[in-house]
Amino acid sequence: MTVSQPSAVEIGLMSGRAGYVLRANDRGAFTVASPTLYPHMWSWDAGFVALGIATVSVPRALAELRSLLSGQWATGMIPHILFHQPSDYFPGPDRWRTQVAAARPAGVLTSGICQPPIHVIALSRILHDARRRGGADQELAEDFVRETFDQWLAWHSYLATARDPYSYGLVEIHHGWESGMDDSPRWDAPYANVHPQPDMPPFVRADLAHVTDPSQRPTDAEYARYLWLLEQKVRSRYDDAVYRSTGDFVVGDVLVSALLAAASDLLADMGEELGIGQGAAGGVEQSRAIARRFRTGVLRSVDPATGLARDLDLRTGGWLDVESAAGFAPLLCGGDDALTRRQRDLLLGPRWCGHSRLRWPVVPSVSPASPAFRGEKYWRGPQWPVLNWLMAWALNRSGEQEAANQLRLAGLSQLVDCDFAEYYQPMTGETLGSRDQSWTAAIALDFLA
Ligand code: 2M8
Repeated sequence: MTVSQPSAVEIGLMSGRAGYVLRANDRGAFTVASPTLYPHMWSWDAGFVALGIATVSVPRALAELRSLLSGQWATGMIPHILFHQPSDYFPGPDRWRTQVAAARPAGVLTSGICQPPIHVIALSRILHDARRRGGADQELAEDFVRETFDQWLAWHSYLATARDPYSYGLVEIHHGWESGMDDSPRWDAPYANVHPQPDMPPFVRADLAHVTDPSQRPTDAEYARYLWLLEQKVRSRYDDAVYRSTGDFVVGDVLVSALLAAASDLLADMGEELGIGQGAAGGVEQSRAIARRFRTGVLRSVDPATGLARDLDLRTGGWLDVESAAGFAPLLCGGDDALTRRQRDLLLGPRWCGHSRLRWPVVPSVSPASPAFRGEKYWRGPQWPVLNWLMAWALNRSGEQEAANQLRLAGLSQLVDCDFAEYYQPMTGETLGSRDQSWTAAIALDFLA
């Protein structure tokens, strides 16, 4: 299916409305992920939000990243939620009880787990934009990189050490929420071994009050497992080694690993360009080493039969064979040109974006040809505009401009209604989940820039 460029009027409306959404979701020092369902700052959302804002204001984009860094833990971890303000979001700070953790930051309440390391990818894009503009924007962005380089390095080093203690080259996640793809069928097998115990405090969900159709969200049984893992993190006092030996869910995540590899290379590039972190033991060399290790880990996970990367259940030692978009992790980190071409063809082919029943040829979260596919259900099949953006970014970086542009145009056509939904039904194009989702508006701005 070929998709044409939206008209000039559609483009004008879309960029105006996307800017409006981001302004409306701006709370001064940070941007909420969405107005009602997610009234806080989420880690990987903030990365996408920053790169979208940068198309309008580099200083405000950098402020977003600075605000995120204010929540960094002493371990280097960037937490998945920063609770800058009170709200009815559940689980909130009372449930996370991060006061049990010595490494928590002062001055801001946070959750106690993390999310995919998209931030340096966003920062490098912001720097690139700022340099194109020159003047004060360039100076600000370069100063920001100099000032925060060590914090990004600490974040990546945390993932490379505390979350890969045996140097497998796969980042270990302790909760499905850490993948960003909460209820993905990627996690069905490991979650089958998560057993909430009767001593878990009772809970009442708040998310269902903010969506039109609760069946588009995870089930109560899934939420009980999410809350049980949270409880296990609290009981381990957020010590990763303690959790590893006591927690129910420990999985090597290929997508997080590929993003870590890609982001580490970009951090090293920025260090070299600005003369930061030089020398044999400097940040640049450390970043290159992280990139090499995780790229190797991702490539090793590829199933030769399908050409897709696989997560590894570190509790059972078994590969997780699910046709989810995370299987395209090697596109993000590169390292094998033949595999990149194979994955490009697979992604644009009939099991994925070229599937005959898709409304738009946009990356679905799960292959519509897979038995696990569910068109309305959260991360079990719907199209997530940010995921499509990531794949377009990866293709572009691999020199696959034509394929990247196909995803960009398809992604823009999907957003022409200006709802900026959280996710979309792939066959009907129906908008699902939250409306006015910040990261959706942000990637629209980036695609239009
Ligand atoms: C969703 O996750 C949160 C928990 O972190 C939730 O369902 O309450 C996911 O889509 C996640 O990837 C995203 O960062 C977050 C905010 O948009 O919402």
